[in-house]
Amino acid sequence: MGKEVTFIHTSDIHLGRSFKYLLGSAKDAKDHLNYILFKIADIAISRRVDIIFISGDLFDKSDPDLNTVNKFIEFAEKLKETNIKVIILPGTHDFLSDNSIYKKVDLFKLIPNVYIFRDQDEFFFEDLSLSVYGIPPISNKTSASPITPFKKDDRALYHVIMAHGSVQIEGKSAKDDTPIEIEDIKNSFADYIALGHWHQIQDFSVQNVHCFYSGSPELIDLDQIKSGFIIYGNLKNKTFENIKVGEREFDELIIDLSSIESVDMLLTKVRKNSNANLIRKVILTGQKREELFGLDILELEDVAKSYFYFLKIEDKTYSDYKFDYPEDVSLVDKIYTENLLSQIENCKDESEKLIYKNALEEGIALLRGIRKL
Ligand SMILES: [Mn+2]
Repeated sequence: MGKEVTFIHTSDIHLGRSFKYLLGSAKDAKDHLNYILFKIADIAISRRVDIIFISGDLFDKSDPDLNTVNKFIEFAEKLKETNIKVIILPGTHDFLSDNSIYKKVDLFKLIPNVYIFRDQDEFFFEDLSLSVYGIPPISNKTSASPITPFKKDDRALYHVIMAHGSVQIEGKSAKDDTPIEIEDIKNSFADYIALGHWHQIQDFSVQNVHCFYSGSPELIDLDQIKSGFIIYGNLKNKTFENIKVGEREFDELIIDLSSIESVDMLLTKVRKNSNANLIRKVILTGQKREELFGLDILELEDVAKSYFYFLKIEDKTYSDYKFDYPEDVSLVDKIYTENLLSQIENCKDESEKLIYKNALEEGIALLRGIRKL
């Protein structure tokens, strides 16, 4: 008994995000999210799903730019042709503010297959025997539960709750960050709870209540892991599958410079396992050998960055230097070095130290004729 109802659950797409931290790749990253959106549409169409749940932060802000809005409308129109419903819960980034895109009712008239939680907390779809429940956030902070206030609609066979909030884990979640208690998940009448807010895919199912964060379908912030998925579900069979749609990855590499003998060797390490979809953060540590004095981090970044989607190199090399002078050390070298060393000692913080340390190395590199990058 009961018709098969299939869905895709996604959240936190953050369309329109500016990606300022990606500098030169920012525009590309923003466009890439639109591409991911259409990738989701293609999967929905090829799998003939009935409905797509978007559990908050579809947009990066409440009033996204026109181009971003148009992309979404194009997406919804494509799904309209194949009779797929899209249901949106506003999130914390795109909450229901006065200037919210979701309040521009005329804009959504062309796409009647799109349903938005704005002035009601339930949608009943008779054709699917499905009720979907949700409370749209009107600010980005609340202490009220987003999954408990509903009354089960007996007309429907299937019940899905959409919520944008944080499952309460001791020491991890804030109590005013739209709290979702494990106990409330367990006691829910829902067959499926489609969560948003956290950017990694995560399973919080308890007993018969299936409850997942889909996470962002593509990487949004630098240090994200387990992003890049959507969930495909079947409410009749109670089967749920992760589908990878994201293409970007992030990793962090720590390179100890005390064993690096040349710029070429360093470059080889920096580039190890590089690929065009990888966002890599490299942290340089340890005491630099003399061969690398005068090393220009920005220049190194510039040389290596074409092998990555984005590359950031941070200099955290040890600042408390012991210098060996060459046997034939010149008086200028000695005066310069000792002067800078005492300046370093008087620096008030690590970042100031780094500046003087680089000046010291740069100077020594010039004085001793050590080749620069
Ligand atoms: Mn988000």
